[in-house]
Amino acid sequence: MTTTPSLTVEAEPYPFEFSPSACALLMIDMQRDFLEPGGFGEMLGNDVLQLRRTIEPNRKLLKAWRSMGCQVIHTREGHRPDLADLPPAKKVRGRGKSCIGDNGPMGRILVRGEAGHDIIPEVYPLPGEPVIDKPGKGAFFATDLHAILQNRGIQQLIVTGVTTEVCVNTTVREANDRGYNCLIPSDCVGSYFPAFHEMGLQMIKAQGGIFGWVSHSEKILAALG
Ligand code: C5J
Repeated sequence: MTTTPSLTVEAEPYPFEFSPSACALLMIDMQRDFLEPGGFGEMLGNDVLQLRRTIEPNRKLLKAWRSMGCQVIHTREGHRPDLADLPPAKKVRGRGKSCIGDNGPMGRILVRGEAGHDIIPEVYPLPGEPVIDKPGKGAFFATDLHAILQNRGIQQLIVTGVTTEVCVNTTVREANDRGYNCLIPSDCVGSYFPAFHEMGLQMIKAQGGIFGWVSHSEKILAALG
């Protein structure tokens, strides 16, 4: 791809400037088990509608981003079927009746290859779009994401997906420490807990954008033209 000129998106704490050819759309964990009724998230008592409101804005942004030929990368949280990469501390955390690796409503919970682990159809990866399988909350931990971004000349990220305060926030912080500038469209990220969503965004844009910038998908679409 040839280098594209810089675009400006209205954002907080100040406008975000990016070059589409050096910017990737990083879609975090839009997985059936987190977003779909009848999945693991709902089984835990969470209101999946809090996450499902992100589907349509993500779908629209993804469509526009793809139509410009820009880079899209997806992530999925999950573990090897033999659970060899699952820290015992993560397995037992929460003292729930069911835990990672057990049979859940959509197959084994957060296990790669199971139905619930897969990405929802509305934003399903196209052939050629890297899918990063991550064992942790952050997308850089124990993955090849940084190498892929470096090899493709990516310096900026538009980070979307779920959940705002867990995997999105962790990934944005990891990205920030590795030198990436991150823009988070508030309508394209979601949490089961509205207060955590709000604070998760506040924490990113506080102190002059200590971890990144916050905007809205409509503003990104407007900048793309
Ligand atoms: C993500 C989680 N994707 N909340 N996972 O945020 O456990």
